[in-house]
Amino acid sequence: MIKTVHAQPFDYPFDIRHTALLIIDMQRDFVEPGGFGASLGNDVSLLQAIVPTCQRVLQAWREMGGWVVHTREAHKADLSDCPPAKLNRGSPTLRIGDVGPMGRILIRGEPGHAIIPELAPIEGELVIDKPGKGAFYATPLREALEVRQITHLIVMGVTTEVCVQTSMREANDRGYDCLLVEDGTESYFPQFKQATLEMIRAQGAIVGWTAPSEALLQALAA
Ligand code: C5J
Repeated sequence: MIKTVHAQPFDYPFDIRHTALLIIDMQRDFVEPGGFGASLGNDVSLLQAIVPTCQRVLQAWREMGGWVVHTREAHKADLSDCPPAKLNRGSPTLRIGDVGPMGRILIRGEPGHAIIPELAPIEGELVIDKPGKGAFYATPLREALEVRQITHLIVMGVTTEVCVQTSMREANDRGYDCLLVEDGTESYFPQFKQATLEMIRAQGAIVGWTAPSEALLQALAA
């Protein structure tokens, strides 16, 4: 059945059977103190504010029988998938692979790698581990979407201008129609979030659509 979200820059119709809810990197390393985000000097409380909204959308999506894909950004324990350019950049308090309060920073299997409990995946949902910012780079995501005949992605998660926007651009180039939930995404830099929302929907949805969670929930309930 086709549902329509009143979105910007124009309505976004989707068929839930061919749409995945894609939740980007809602993991402890970005959202909780002591992780990768905090090691870069960021205020993680900004990101925590969207958790209740993400929970509401996730619950409604699951109740409709919709499929969910979660991503996590992290590296192998031996860092063989972490290019030196990423490892050595900047002057963080802790580098990728260093031991912090939630285990080794941005390493698969460490406590900081886990998706926050409020949004924890359940049986049947896909979890994609990605070494980069984009959800398609060096991951099996494309194949998994093709097997399920997914054509549309409804996106939430963090951070808006980094992993969320990169993933949406990758998806857009691969032919997916993407909608970003405006209050289901956040940045450590509020002005970057705002700019990203505008960039995505500019020029006739050049990257995709944006809409508040309420508009999506109304569409699901209609
Ligand atoms: C960042 C992400 N910001 N998940 N990762 O490094 O956006």
